[in-house]
Amino acid sequence: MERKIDHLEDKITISECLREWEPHQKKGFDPNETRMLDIFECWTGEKGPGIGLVGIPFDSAVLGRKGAKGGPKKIRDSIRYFKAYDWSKDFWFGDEKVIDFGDIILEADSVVEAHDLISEVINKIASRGFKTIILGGDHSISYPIIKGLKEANNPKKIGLINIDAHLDVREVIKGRITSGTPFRRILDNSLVSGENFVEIGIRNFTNARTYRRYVEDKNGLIFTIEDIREKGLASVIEKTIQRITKGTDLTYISVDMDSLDQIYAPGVSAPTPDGLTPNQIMKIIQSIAEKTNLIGMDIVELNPLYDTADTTAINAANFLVQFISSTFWKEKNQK
Ligand SMILES: [Mn+2]
Repeated sequence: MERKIDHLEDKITISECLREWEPHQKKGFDPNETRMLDIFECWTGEKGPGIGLVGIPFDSAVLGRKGAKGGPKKIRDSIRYFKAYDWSKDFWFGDEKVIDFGDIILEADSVVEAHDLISEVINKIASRGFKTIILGGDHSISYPIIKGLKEANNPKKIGLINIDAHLDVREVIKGRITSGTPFRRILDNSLVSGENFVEIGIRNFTNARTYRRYVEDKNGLIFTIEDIREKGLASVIEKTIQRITKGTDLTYISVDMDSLDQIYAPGVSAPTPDGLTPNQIMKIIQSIAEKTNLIGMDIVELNPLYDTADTTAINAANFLVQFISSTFWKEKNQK
């Protein structure tokens, strides 16, 4: 089954809605538990507010090992391991719904054209009032995602966190837009102010001095893996929240799976040792969702071709579940 969004029909096909391809569509055998899978519903024209899920199986701009276009399907597959119950808060959210917009099948001749289509789709979903989880795909998609969100929410300002081993602020050289360029394009096009931009998890020996200086000159805030060890995660989160909420209305998180230590994430485009633990990323997502106006998150650079026992994919799904749980929890508890 294929569905279409508004008048983008000729360019974009939305398909692969989770509940359609999920081989275990029927309810679980145990009526005492609610599986995460059971709270997803295929989009049939609903308006928000709510949480939306969309996949972007696009890896034409990847700098590392190709294969990230297989990310959305593998993350969806891995949702099966989770329940709609947050033990830490004794919070059951099995009566909530997440609207699945499916995967965007792009028919584009160039990266630029593909990015324009991604922006349009994200704009449409956000304009309908959905907070959005985007499954990549290579990291280049964060630029058109932020562009679409900015257009949908103008003139509101967005604070942005990139959880990543790499800065991803490369120069676009000879017109080549890559998975290493998204945040430079976001900052240079003033979609986000450098003051409201934070990078967490940056590694030693994996970045260029020129790009460090670029972020520093833009007044961006960088926390390396060593900074987290020295300062502690709670302090890093506190300083991050100060930055991304300073003069802004909305916040957004980009999660590059290579921010995780290689041991938790063998299946990425650019494997990198000495990284974050899954728990540290969960804590960041939880805090930002609870304490700021978080409108979206992307999970990018999962490359299933190199994954071992779906380790990376299941970690990615765990991040998705944390976003959903914390977002619903905040809605229930903020008033
Ligand atoms: Mn990246």
